[in-house]
Parts: sequence; structure tokens; C-alpha cells
Amino acid sequence: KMISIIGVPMDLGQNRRGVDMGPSAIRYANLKERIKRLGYKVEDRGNLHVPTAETYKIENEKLKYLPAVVKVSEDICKEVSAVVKEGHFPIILGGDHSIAIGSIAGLTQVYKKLGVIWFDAHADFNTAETTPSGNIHGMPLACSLGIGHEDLINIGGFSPKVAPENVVIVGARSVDPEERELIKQHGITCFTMHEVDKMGIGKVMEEAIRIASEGTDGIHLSLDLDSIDPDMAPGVGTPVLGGVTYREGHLAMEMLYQSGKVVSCDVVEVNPILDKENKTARTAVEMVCSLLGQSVL
Ligand code: DIR
Ligand code: MN
Ligand code: MN
Ligand code: MN
Repeated sequence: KMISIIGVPMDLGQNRRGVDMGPSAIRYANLKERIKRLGYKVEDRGNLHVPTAETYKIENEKLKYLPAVVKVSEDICKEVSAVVKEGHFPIILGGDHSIAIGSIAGLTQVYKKLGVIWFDAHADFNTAETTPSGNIHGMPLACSLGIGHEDLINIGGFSPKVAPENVVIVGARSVDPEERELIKQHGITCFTMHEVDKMGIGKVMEEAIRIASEGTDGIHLSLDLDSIDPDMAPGVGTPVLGGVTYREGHLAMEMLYQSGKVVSCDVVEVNPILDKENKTARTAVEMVCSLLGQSVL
């Protein structure tokens, strides 16, 4: 199986500078070489173009940089669908989490029924009506379910991309009040840190994999590094205490590998400016290696 790395230096979906350097930080942490060592062929397709924030004026405070995010999302969609049509496994490096709008749009050009596991401290289920920040990186999961601004939900030419019964959030511990209502209203399964603590990550992932697999052509993992506790992932724009531990993260990724269902992943929100010796990118590479089958014995 060929792995295709696609970099998206996107920082327009949030308000901290530096997350545009995420693809470089993850490459610097030796992603390609580490995946090769697992026995895969790997191609790095380089970075897509993302306009610089300073060249744009914010027009809509509830959907910051909307036209630029829409344009880049279309480009991601094209690149991801091209790679998937070749039978490759794409790894999309962010950039902020708004890039998942484009990656899921690209994947669903080919995988007509896609399961999604959203590994994140946040639910990313806001809309222009519910957002407290106006940052589009807080909206990509809702967009993929067809909830949100029409330019964002129609990337790739159709909506919705995924069905609520095949979507699972894991690791949530910071959800906005109206976002919470929207999640409940749409019946999204959400294993918050409460469930991770109570059930254990093993049981949570067993359930998550079952839900994302049922009747689907494959599972997309959207991995926001802020899901991991800030001790192992300090270099993110919105760190939240009480996250998934390094060991829980590893087990979750190993179980996803063992399921044999994962077809793609996003690796997002790594911000080397806020990091400590590239620790977050190094954690990200460890997680991806486990997702791709790295094991002790
Ligand atoms: C918050 C923070 N819920 C928002 N979101 C995210 O701005 O919508 N931070 N995704 O990483
Ligand atoms: Mn090929
Ligand atoms: Mn996120
Ligand atoms: Mn997050």
C-alpha cells in the first residue's frame, strides 16, 4: 500500500500564528522515514498553497477568512480524491482543523459511505450561529454532516458527506454551550473524557470502531493533537487539561490499525511556535506509526 503525504499549511481557520508550520514540524520529526521503516512505500506530495493571513481582510466575523478557506478546501478535495483514486492512503498534515472539510470532501468522492472518528479535545461542531470565536476550525465536523454555511458544506459538489450514525467523537472536554445542543440534536456519538475515564480507552475505541465501521467503506481518522494531554502535546493553539494520555493514544491507534478499516487520516493543529522542542510533532509521528501498524513485537 502506498502512503501519500499531503501538507496543508493552513492557519486561517483559527487565530494563533504558527500552525501553518505544522507540516514542516511533522516532516522534521521524520514522518516519511518512520513510515517507510514499517514497510510501506511513501510519497510526499509537498504542500498545497495557502494564502497568507496578512493579505486578507476579515469580512465576516462569524466565518473568518471564509473565501480563502473555501478555495483551499476545494484544492484539498481535488488532491485527496486524486490520491484515493490511485488506491493510496492519504495522510493530510495541517494546518488547523478546517482542512478536514476538504479532506472529507475528497475522500467521499470515492468512499460513498465513510465512517469518521474525530479524535479531539473539542467537538468542532459549531456553525456561524453558535460559534463564540468565528474560527472555522471549530466547524469542520458539522460541515461534513451538512450543517453550516453553504459554501463550506458543498465543497466537492454535494452534501452531506457523512451520516451522523457513522460519526464518533473521542476525547472531548471543551464544548461550547450551543454547540453542545447541536451535537445532541443530531444524535452524534461522543465519548468525552468522562467516558474514556469510566469505560477505559479500550472499550471506547471498540465502540467507536464498531459505529464508524457499520455499513461503511472505511474509516477516516481526523486526529487533532489537542486530543492528547498537553504534557505530551503542548504545541497546540487551544490546549485543554485532562486529555488522552500518551499510552491511551497509542492503544487507540493500535486498535484502529487492527480493525483494518482505516483508509486515511488528518494530523492537525500542531503549532511548533507554541511547542517545546517539537514535542507535539514527535507525538503526532508516534501516533501515526501506531495507526499504521507499529508494534513492540
Ligand atoms: C471553540 C474552539 N470550540 C471554537 N475550537 C477548537 O472556537 O469553536 N479548538 N477546535 O481547537
Ligand atoms: Mn500510485
Ligand atoms: Mn479540532
Ligand atoms: Mn481541538
